Amino acid sequence: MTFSIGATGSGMGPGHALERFGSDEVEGRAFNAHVVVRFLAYLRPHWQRMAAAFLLTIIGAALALASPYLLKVAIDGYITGGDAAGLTRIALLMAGTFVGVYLTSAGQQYLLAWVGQRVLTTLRAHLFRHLQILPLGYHDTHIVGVTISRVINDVSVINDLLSQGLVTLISDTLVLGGIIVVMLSMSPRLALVTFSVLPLMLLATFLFARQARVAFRQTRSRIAAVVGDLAEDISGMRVIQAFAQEGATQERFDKVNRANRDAYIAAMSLSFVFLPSVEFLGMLATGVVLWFGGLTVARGELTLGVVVAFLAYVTRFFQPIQELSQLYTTLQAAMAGGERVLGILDTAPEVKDKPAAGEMPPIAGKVELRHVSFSYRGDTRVLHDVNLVIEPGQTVALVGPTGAGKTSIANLIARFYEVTEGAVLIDNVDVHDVTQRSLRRQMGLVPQDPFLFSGTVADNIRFGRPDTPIAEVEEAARLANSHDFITALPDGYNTEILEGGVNLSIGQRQLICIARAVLADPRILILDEATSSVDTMTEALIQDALRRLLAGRTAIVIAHRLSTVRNADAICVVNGGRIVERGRHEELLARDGLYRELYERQFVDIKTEVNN
Ligand code: M5T
Ligand code: MG
Repeated sequence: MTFSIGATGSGMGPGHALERFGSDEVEGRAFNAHVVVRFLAYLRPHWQRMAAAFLLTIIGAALALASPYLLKVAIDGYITGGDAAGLTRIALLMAGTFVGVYLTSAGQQYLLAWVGQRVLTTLRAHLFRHLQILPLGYHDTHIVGVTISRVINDVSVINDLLSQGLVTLISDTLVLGGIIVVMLSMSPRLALVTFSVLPLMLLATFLFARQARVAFRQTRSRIAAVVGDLAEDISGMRVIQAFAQEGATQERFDKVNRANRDAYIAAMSLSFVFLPSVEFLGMLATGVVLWFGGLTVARGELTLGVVVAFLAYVTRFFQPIQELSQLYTTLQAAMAGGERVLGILDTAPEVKDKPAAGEMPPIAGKVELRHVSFSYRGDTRVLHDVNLVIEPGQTVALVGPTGAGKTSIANLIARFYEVTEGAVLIDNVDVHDVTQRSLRRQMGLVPQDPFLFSGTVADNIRFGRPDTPIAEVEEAARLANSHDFITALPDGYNTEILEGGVNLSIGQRQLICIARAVLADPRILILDEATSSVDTMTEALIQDALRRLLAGRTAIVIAHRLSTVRNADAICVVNGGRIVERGRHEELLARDGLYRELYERQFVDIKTEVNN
């Protein structure tokens, strides 16, 4: 039941927006006990408060049942008899029950909100924790906005059901049962006549429930589509504006937005047709009681008080029925949402530590790929039988045309994905046999797309070790040659980085990422150079920083700069998922193969710059 675009295609353009973001299954079971049991567990820690809420509910229900009965006592016992003192007592008692209803309802609402918000927070925390251990492969195939909608919207309908829903169910069932019993005991005949509208009620409820299931499931997937589209468009706004595609994007958003509106209106109209019909049946029943009861009173077979009490009970009788049917719609939304949320929670972290996985001992730095083959989503292979041995302290450069598989090799060494065949070994230990944490703590990564979090520059540098004192942060920045440009920023190390680092240049972002890696002081460093060209000054700064950073570490550098390549102990030329050439710069140049070709085409401009 997880939502995946894998199966639904990925066409762009307005026509496909719904399929891309919202093509969820709308059929599903009306009641899935498994879903309910799983989420009920979230109420367990709050059972005392829930029990208190239930108690208040029961008291409230009993008080609500009492007032029509008091009406009957007042009329038959005191009004007709002219007993003023008795009437005062009853009136006070009645006022008392109203105060009681008020207090129990306030207390109950407070407790439910208290529990509900905690359940919501816990559930979101669990989801987030799980999202953090899900492999990158999961995030590659799931649209961010749709996942957000799961964490925000679906979780909240589940909570509606758990906290409000359960209590409504209990209290309404109690009130209904209570009214039936009281009516039957006061006048079985009048009670049975009143209940004659019930078959109509059952029919209406049945018709409604059948439609509601699909309608309320639709609302779940449509809102996910809106958030999904919105999130993608906002992050792609630069491209949208650059290509003047605001119109087409607007059209696409309008489409999901309208689909969401229509789904809600469809679901709501069901309620709008159904709820008044319940009300109508209630009035019908009132008429029946008035007419039949009135005749019975005229014949002297029933007291006036009983009829008045009946009239009061009848109006109360249909309210719980309305609420219960609304609860049914909540149930439908929660079932749909619950299945999706469980879909995330039950997605196994693909890159899972073995139960017996030990800690990676302090790494000396040997890296080995043994007959490694790999595909991202079980489809086309992107790496074929890659073999590579890097001795501790060596720097190996990976070069090759775009899409050759260089980043993929780096991804496997950092164990972001599991190899499809073969093995990755660090210090002759299969990375499979140790925990990811113990491994990654000793590895550093400077990604191809330098990612900065919102927060200060200093916080971004100390990301891997948040409690690092500022002096060490500055020291790392100096080593990474970032200190000078950082101090030139408006607030120096305290400069706030805007989302995605847009207030810094790509070169500056990469310098900060290098400082981050310096601070982490890893034994193995993976550096995926940003392809974007930086000016020669920054280029020199980065090179200088790298020289210091790479010293004494094992380094895998995906290189686009000549100087990095030249200084490497070995160069591997990757092409079509294979290592096709390896050797030192001069050897490879002499060989007149792909490296030479790449060198002449790709590096020749830089070479002239370096030589000048
Ligand atoms: C190699 C595919 C991509 C390409 C092949 C990173 C990544 C790659 N791929 C995925 O399907 N998912 C991913 O997350 O794998 O790609 P690469 O390893 O990124 O190539 P590269 O690093 O050599 O290229 P570049 O452009 O960075 O120099 O077919 O579709
Ligand atoms: Mg790459």
